[in-house]
Amino acid sequence: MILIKLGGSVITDKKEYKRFRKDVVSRLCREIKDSGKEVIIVHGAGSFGHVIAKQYELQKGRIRNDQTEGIAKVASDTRELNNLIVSELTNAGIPSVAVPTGSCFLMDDGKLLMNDVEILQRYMKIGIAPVMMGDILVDRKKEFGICSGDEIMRCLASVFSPEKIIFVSDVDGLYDRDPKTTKNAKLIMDVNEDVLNKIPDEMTVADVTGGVRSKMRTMLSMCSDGRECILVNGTVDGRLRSLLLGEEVVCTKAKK
Ligand code: IP8
Repeated sequence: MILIKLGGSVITDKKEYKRFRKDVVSRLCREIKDSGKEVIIVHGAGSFGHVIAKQYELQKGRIRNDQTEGIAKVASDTRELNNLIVSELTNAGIPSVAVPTGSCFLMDDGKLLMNDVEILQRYMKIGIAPVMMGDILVDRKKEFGICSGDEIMRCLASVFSPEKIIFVSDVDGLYDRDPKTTKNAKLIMDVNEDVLNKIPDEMTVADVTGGVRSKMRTMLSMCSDGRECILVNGTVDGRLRSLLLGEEVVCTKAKK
């Protein structure tokens, strides 16, 4: 089984509230289908989650009264995105079902706790790809919190031991400097702790859950037993398909 995260930057236009990138998502779903691999899909929230979450500071847990309406808005918007993704997967010929993140996880003081993954296992047994997403969750101490899709990936990787873990984004991989603002930024093909520590601090992001560097940290924590954890650009036609088929592509591989 291959664990795939479709990042918010590739499935939505992050600059515009609730702008779904239908063409890109539908192509990526076809590429997954073409590979013939068994997958679990996790997706990010992009502009369906981060804009409102930031506005109401939901990542901080309960700090003011009007946050309750923010929770409802984010929950509704992310479910809308979730439905769009499941539709595209189904249209591509991948039978899939949305599994609400809150049915398997809850939070405790910002830490993600895995409740029960039996639902996921049972769907996979009958040939259905479960689809989860970064979401707003209840938190035992902070009342609520934002759970990133990356954290879900980390938890699922520890339970399911996937053969490969893939993060699909809108960049070719990790750069030594921000490629969006620096001309001569160099792509780093292989990343370990030492390499990561030399990269300048968090690059500018509009996310409440961090950017490429924190993603790489999560990725590194997931590559035990020689497992590959890869960041790949999903805006380039065919790259995800090639990667799934085991071909060499432009990407960044996290290695312990
Ligand atoms: O896009 C964040 O998930 P991510 C979830 O995977 C929300 O970081 C609701 C902002």
